[in-house]
Amino acid sequence: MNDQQRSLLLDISSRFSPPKGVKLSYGTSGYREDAALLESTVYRVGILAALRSLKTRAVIGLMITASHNKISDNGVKVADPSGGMLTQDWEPFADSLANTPDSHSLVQLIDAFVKRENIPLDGEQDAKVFLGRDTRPSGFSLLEAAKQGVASIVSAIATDMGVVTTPQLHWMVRARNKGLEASENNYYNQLSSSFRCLLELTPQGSRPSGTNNKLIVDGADGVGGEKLENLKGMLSGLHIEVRNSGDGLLNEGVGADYVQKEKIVPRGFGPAEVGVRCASLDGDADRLVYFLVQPNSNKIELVDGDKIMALFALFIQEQLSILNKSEDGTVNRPHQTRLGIVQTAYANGASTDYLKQLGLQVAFTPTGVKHLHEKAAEYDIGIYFEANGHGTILFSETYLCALEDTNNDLLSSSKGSEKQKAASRLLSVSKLINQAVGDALSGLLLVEAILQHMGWSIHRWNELYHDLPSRQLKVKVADRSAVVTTNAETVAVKPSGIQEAINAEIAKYPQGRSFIRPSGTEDVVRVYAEASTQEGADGLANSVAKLVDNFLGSSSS
Ligand code: G16
Repeated sequence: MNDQQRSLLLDISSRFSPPKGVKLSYGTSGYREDAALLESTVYRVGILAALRSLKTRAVIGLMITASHNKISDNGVKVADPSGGMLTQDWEPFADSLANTPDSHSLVQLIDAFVKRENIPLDGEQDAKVFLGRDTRPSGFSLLEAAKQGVASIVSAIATDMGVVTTPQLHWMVRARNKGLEASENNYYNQLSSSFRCLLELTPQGSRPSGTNNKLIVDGADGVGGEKLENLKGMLSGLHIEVRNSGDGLLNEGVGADYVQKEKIVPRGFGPAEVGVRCASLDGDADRLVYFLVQPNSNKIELVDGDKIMALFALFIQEQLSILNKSEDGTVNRPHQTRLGIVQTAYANGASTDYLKQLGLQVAFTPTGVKHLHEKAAEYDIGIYFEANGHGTILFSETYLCALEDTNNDLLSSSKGSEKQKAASRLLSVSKLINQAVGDALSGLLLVEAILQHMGWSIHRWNELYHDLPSRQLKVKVADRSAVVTTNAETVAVKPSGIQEAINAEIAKYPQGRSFIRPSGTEDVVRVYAEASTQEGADGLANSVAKLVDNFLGSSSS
């Protein structure tokens, strides 16, 4: 680092002091905190994003959002050149950067890291960072901090993409790095045109149509509702009504996290929606769940991320089996294509059994799309979903090239054949689904296209398998980092003795299963339990929550 670079960094960073007594760590989804504590962190993540851009010689994304958290929180995360999450190799540097106490130690830290990583700071190339934010009021001042962070690195350029969904920003980063136009319009065009292609390929008359084309969407009073309003005008064959698109309080009694965890009707929905297909987005529109309002009750029937995954898996498997059918039409070889499924410990046991019955390979990772995405990228086609509705489908570049070639061959030899249509459908899915990260808007259009393809109602879809009753709780403790887990979060290795105590509780319940993990986005320990009855799942979750409390002690706050 030369003198000019050093004095620029010292000068700007001296205006952003980290909050005293707060230790930040780059969690499941970047940094999340009370927004008032985040200015210096966002500033420093701006620096990190610029350095990452220089290192990779590509555009990097910086998104200011706290997704499903309450409105007073905010957060920041980084998108790598592929549009996926920041490489985990850089997370320790992110943590040191966020927690270093003053400007002098900050400069030393950056200097050492730049040397170690061979980051070209000679000014010959520009760093390029796309900035995005959700609708939180604190986003505007945090955006300024991010701009200052980028500006602290000589020859770094920040481009403000405005208020966008998290997946839109990830998509734009990926698009730009592939040499495509990284605009919101291009995003809408790609989604709407691939959706249209899929609808055009819907089998005619061969299947009973139980699909009603009306869908009501809860926008969580976040950015997703507004964006869906823009997108829906470009769609035909689907009637979408958006509720909670920004007039009410963000994530308060609305949104995918609330609907999935509480299983209660979100604000703005009621008896008039009984029997209607409904969906819910989260605050930054990277999660999607479907639901049905129950008659005479405030309860919903949840159709969660696991069921979305089951629908996607079934559809992809069907297309592969058509495409890979041998010439004499007798032998199905669907396993010519490596199709893999990735879940977390939150996946309902019934969903895993169902996927295995389909003959699919199911792998497990810890919570957080950064883990699932990495695993899914090992397959030709990898489908990953968290039960909370965060997930997508990845197609490897090699597989996509082969698929394009196959489709071109079929177009010249047997255009309109079943095989050619199957190839076209898979190509359309690869364009519709956001391959950078889970995206509620693209996921929603794929669900809708598949329901029309199958001729299914939401009821028929929901009947694919029956969830085991489950319950999720959160426990506020003095220090959540005291919980350390292993084995894709299914075993707690710390505090010592807690896993044995949990096992003893599990043994009391038929089909009992339970685990604990520290949240990466809220200051709580999460408890998950499932059992053969709802009473059992509730009882197990409550006893495990008590154990957490006994072993870790309640927080005073
Ligand atoms: C983020 C991640 C998700 C993850 C969730 C877990 O969601 O993107 O992959 O499932 O955190 O949160 P926790 O660690 O608190 O259980 P989001 O939608 O809040 O960005």
